[in-house]
Amino acid sequence: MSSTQQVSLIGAPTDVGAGARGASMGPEALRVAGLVQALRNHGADVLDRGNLQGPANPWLDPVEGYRHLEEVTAWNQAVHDAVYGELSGGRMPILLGGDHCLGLGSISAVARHCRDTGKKLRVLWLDAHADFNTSLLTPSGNIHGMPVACLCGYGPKELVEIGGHVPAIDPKWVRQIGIRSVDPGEKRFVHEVGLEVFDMRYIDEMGMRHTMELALATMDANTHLHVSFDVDFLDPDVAPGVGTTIPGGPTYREAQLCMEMIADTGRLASLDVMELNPALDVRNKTALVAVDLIESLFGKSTLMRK
Ligand code: Z70
Ligand code: MN
Ligand code: MN
Ligand code: MN
Repeated sequence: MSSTQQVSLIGAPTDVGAGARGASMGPEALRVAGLVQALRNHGADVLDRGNLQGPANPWLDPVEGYRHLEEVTAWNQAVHDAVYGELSGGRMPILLGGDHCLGLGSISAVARHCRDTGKKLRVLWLDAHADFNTSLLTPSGNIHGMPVACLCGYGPKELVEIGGHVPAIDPKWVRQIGIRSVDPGEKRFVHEVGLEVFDMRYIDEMGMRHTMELALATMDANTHLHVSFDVDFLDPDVAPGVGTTIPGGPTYREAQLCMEMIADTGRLASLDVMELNPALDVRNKTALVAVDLIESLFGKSTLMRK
């Protein structure tokens, strides 16, 4: 645990899964906000692998409940291969999105690595949205609203098979935090599969500390912890630079505590930073907040702690 963290940044500059353009500029905005230096300040050995490549966004209407399925598949395949490669080499991948449809490629690779190495997987999904739609439930056809369902085996063959094992994950491995915008059919389906959701009402009533204690409980030395951080998790006052701002999210302080409690486990082994949309941001403020929170994930804390 005290050995140097070997981190690889992987940029995935696309918005093919989103309903607004601009998340394709996320990776560069995070770099401009100082992500590499921030990680180095916390002792990580950082390699920036640059950006993946994939098809352009054709900006077409959905077909049979999916917008851009072919392009989403190509990008997720590239993300899967890159993330899997870094994990196989003993490094911690940080995926810089890009829209959240790419959580599918990232987490299917993480799940594959856990199968290879006999690890248990815990996924923390920090998001305003449950991202648990299917083609029949979705109001939009945007695949960034579907990655958790696809990971659990509910989705088109080309997406659910990307990690080579169907389903890639069991819903029991997932904890969702910060949820406050779920579509009606999606909500029924979340309940049907028994996803563990700590929504904003829960956080308001019980507090972030208790929420995170539960979300991080029952991990052990053999657990690989993956954090999929959709920046729209944060309250729009703190983080306006996202495609869909949903009011009533965690404050800066609540988000810091969330990240610090994850850091304290010492189990973080892979990370996605998704949905940052510089076209909608204000002087890169949201990217700077994201970098600040990532520093906390890597152990930045107050003077009172070591
Ligand atoms: C809605 C849908 C969504 C952002 C995910 C929204 C999905 N549930 N939006 N992330 N920014 O269209 O499926
Ligand atoms: Mn490993
Ligand atoms: Mn999301
Ligand atoms: Mn979201």
